[in-house]
Amino acid sequence: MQRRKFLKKGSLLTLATALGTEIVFGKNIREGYQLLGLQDPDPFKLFQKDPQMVVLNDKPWNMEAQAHLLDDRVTPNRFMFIRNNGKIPANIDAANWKITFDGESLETKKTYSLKELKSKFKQYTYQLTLECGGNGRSEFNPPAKGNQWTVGAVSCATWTGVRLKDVLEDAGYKKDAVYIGYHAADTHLSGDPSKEPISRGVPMAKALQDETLLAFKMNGGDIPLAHGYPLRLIAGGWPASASGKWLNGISIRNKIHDGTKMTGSAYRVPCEAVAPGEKVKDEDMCIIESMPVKSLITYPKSGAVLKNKNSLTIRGHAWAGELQVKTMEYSIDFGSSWQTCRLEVPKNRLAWQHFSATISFPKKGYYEVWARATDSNNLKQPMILPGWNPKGYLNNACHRIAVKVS
Ligand SMILES: Nc1nc2c(c(=O)[nH]1)N[C@H]1C(S)=C(S)[C@@H](COP(=O)(O)O)O[C@H]1N2
Ligand SMILES: [Mo]
Repeated sequence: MQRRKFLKKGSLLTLATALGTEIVFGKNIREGYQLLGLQDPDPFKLFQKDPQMVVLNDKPWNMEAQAHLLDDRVTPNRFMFIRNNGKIPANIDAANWKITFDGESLETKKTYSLKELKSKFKQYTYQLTLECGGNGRSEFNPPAKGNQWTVGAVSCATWTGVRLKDVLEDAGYKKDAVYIGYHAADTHLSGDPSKEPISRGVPMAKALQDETLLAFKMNGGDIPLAHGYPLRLIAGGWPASASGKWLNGISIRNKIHDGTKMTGSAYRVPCEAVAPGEKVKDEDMCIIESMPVKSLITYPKSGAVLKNKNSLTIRGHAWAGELQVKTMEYSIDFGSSWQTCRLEVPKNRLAWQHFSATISFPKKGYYEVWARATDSNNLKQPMILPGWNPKGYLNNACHRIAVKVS
């Protein structure tokens, strides 16, 4: 009979950190045991989120921000949306974390410890926009199944790690490589260990970009548990589903990666526009790559009331996937005329850009402020819901807020 193993020191330390105190009889805990204190039903406490965050689902945990919560230039953990497809891994042993590279386009499998990644490769820090492909889904009609995100499934934190390209080169991939696919430690909701909750990836060209990271830090500290501790793939500007959390494997593929949620209709949109409600065959659906141009007014909160003044400085962020945002405009007359906002350059490629504008309202009354970004290819955000698609992806319609001048 095989004796059950006790928890490793590294896992114990991680659990103690998550609990905020020492586990006094920790040496008696067996591997796989789930501590009651970490099954906190209060997700705000558990994930250290602001109470104004909105829970969309608890199995798995999905939580979004509201526009006004995203006002920071660099998104702090407490305002960062959570999108999980499975169960967050239990008992993470960061001290012994490993990542294995395999796949058809690799001569021999290669494993690196997290320690090795940190010591062997140069480290880089970038601020990177991560937006869920389904952000804005709640507006689709006919409705699309899935988390009913409004506007808050986007973040732009600072990520530190090593370049995936440096590690890929070290691992020595073959010339026929076309795609990478990630593997992770989270578990399928069914409990079936042979099923991966999600295993997506990106073409080699994206994998080899300078900003594509194997990240082990977020905003200067450990990556929070819900966001992929202790190692995460980050591919900014693409649907955030390409950025695998709790990363423990990369397959270098000689074909488009065919992991969970890469095939069928997942994270795909009709290659050609379709009428709302139309059925689309899987083979007519194309993989989402760069995310479309979009913006968010983060100050003031919609419903603001100006008392004894008629001037207001609005601010927010705009982003455009792989592209840059070229101009940012606002309208207070329901889109009949547009004024230019001040727009900053991004901190680095694939980071969102801050905008602001000081608006003078002509008289007392009700207004809406509409914001519209234009990308470097001159594509503008649509005023209303863009191309309907069966799974409700890529809603980049203009953000609007209500303002009363009294
Ligand atoms: N291992 C793993 N990685 C994952 C997911 C997941 O469920 N498991 N969800 C993906 C999806 S769909 C999104 S939108 C982002 C969400 O990242 P966040 O929770 O850090 O905001 O993580 C992606 N990476
Ligand atoms: Mo997502």
